[in-house]
Amino acid sequence: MKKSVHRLLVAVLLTFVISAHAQNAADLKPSPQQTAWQDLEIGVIIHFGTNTFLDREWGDGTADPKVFNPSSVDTDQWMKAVKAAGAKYAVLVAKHHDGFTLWPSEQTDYGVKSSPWMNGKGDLVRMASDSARANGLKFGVYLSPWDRHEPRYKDPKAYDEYYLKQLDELATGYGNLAEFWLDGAGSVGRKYDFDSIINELRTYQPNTMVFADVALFKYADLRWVGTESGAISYENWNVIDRAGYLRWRPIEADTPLHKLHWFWHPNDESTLKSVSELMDVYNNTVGHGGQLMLGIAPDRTGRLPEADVKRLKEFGDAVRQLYSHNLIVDEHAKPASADESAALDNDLDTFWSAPSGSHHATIEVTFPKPITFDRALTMEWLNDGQHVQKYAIEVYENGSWRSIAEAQAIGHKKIDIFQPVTAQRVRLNLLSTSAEAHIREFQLFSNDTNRRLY
Ligand code: FUL
Repeated sequence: MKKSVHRLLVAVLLTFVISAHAQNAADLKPSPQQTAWQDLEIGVIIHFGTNTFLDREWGDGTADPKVFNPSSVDTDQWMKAVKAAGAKYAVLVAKHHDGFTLWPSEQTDYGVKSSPWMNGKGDLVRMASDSARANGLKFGVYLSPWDRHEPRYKDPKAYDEYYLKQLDELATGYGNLAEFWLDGAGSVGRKYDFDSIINELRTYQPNTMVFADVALFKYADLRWVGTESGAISYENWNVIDRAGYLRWRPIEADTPLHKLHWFWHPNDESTLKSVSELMDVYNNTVGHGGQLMLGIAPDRTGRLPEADVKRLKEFGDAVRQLYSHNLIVDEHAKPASADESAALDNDLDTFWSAPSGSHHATIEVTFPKPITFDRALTMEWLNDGQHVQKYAIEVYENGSWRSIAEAQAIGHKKIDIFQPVTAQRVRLNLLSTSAEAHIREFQLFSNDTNRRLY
């Protein structure tokens, strides 16, 4: 074979191999479990254990199990407060870094079964999961890989087996788990066999969303935002290349209700976040297309402090009040075309699609009279992928359109906040989309001074 023909053949073959493996971000789609999880928007993570009784954040694994002795555990009170906050699910820290198990694990004595609480017969995972479901919430667990108590931790193989057996107990004994939280803290440089561990978890719990940093597990369903500040910096794309391959990896932002404290501490009222701080957290997490995971912590009685319960409700009320009065619906705006109304109806089960194959489109509304608003909420229907790559919110003024907000990504939900503006015609201008856009909702709201809500 001539050299040039040979080269040509090799080049053709290489192109074929490369294109067969090339991943294109715009083509990647979420799993149905991921879109269902993204719809939950807010979850809570609950920290309770020996640390609660010792005024600590990180136990070193030497605490006597006898210190765990709450007087009146009330998981129903926790879950009612969680619901009032607008959260849709609760993740219980079943074992934190100190290794103390909140369920009677057969793999260790270091846990509730060696505590005086309920004479060692209690099971907090059972109580919390039952109460969560009784209150209409989904349930998930956190099982710390880093274990500062378990002697087998020094032997990676033996510890992986130990961890797997504990996970089996949680995965088979407590119903469907909405999320499994894999915390990387304390594990830098340590290799666990999460390929096998998660493989087994998926056998029993195929729909559980695994939250993990890539250093721990490459194939996680959800990714960590990278800080505990309660904000997702923009632009937030769902498809991210980590560890050399692209995957739909929606983001989760965990932040505690009390500044810097995941566990309860005495005299800690001053760290409780204000409603306005929590609203900023909401706007910068859920409003940036991600999941908010708010940390809450029962006190030594086993109940959430009343001030926390009150704050959770105030937060839930503030979100509901601010984002329930959609001016497009309530002020009877008219869409430019009838099919656009599917994105203008407050109904998350309907969506509007731009013409097939298009890369640009608008959704436009006209109000009977000028209205004043200071924020827009836009949602993409993501089942077919994240398509919007540049958009603007525009108002019609003196014969032309003026942009009042401009960004790249929309994703699950995008809240744009701007100076109050008064206009009669408003549009969502999808300036560039990788494929035809699908918009679930385009909504307008006002938090103006007359009815300032927080
Ligand atoms: C971190 C842990 O070290 C904290 O104690 C807490 O559990 C938080 C949710 O994750 O990595």
